[in-house]
Amino acid sequence: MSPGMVMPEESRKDDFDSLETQYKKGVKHLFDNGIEHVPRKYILPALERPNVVHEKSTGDVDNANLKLPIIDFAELQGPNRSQVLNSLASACENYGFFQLVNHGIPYEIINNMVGVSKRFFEMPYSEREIMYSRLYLSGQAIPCSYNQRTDGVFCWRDFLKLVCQPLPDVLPHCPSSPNDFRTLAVSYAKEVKFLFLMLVDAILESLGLMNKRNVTQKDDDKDEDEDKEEEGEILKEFEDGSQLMILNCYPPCPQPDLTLGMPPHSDYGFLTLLLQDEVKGLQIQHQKNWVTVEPIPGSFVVNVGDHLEIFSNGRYKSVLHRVLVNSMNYRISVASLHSLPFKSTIQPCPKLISQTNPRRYMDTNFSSFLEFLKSGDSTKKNFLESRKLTS
Ligand SMILES: O=C(O)CCC(=O)C(=O)O
Repeated sequence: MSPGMVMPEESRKDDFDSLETQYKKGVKHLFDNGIEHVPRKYILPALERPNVVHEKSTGDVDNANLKLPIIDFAELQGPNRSQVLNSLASACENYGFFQLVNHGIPYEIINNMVGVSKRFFEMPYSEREIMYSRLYLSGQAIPCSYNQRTDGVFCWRDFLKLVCQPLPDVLPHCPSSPNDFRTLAVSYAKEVKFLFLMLVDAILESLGLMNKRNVTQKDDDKDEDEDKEEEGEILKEFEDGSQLMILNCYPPCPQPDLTLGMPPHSDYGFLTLLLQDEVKGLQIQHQKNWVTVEPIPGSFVVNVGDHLEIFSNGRYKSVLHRVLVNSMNYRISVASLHSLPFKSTIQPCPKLISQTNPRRYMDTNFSSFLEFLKSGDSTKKNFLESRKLTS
């Protein structure tokens, strides 16, 4: 259209409506329809694109494949527990991320979860839409982008968010197609929840909060009993805690340098356990560089969320991460986000506050997070920043 030509109001509106309808169908739909250029709605401002090296970076980001600390879950249960706990503490302090291997969840369950997620996104949009609208009505799903209504730029990602707690209430809303979706997703959700609880136990111990397993002095018995009671209470709260599963599908993108699968963000909860297929894409910010996490088949990438940073009074770090897309391959990931129940207050653990280490965060809860989402920019670590005490 020449600059002098003005589009009639009606057809501009039709154009806008048809674009909105397309975008609502997500990026897989765009890719399936042979899109050759990334639509403007998905193009990031130049400085936010994936290959930009910021002045603050300490090195070349291009091929930096980070070897995340590896935590062997089986070792954590054995005689070397205290050494593994030290490695766990160091990973949570210095990286905010680690890879968990030998976690005990059968390979079949993991493989089935990735497989059924792939099959879900392979269904034509018309079929997925039915599932989305059912879940949407029950408050359990948002189909694509980060937050379609408020985001200036959309992400090259389709996703399905499933609220998993309490499972019996949630089950009826879980997608019924593919027809094995419910069975596979539920058995995966249960396994991951159990693993999360075992990890919380280890994390609390690594923070010096759990039972002193080797204490022998009698005088310590009373303290030990009190500690155990307190630990039991914390763990019980986590047992009843929140669990969200987010199934992500990143289709190939014709111009991957212009967009992102997910923008830089930290996770809201206590811990996230991420399952990814063999396609690279996840990057974490480490020492001011963006570095790619090498997938280890069958393992979990575990990261500290905002709640754990608050709970640990800043000792463990919730770290920014983002997702790159590529022009060749689909990528599937399944993130399981865990925390205390939605109604609980999150605060620095009183035992981790002292005169030399004063409280660094104010109390928070899920509704203040939702309020923040409505009013503010939920990317980066903005929510966590808003909870920091300045003095
Ligand atoms: O897909 C990934 O690798 C990361 C997903 C993620 O960060 C999320 O779902 O919050």
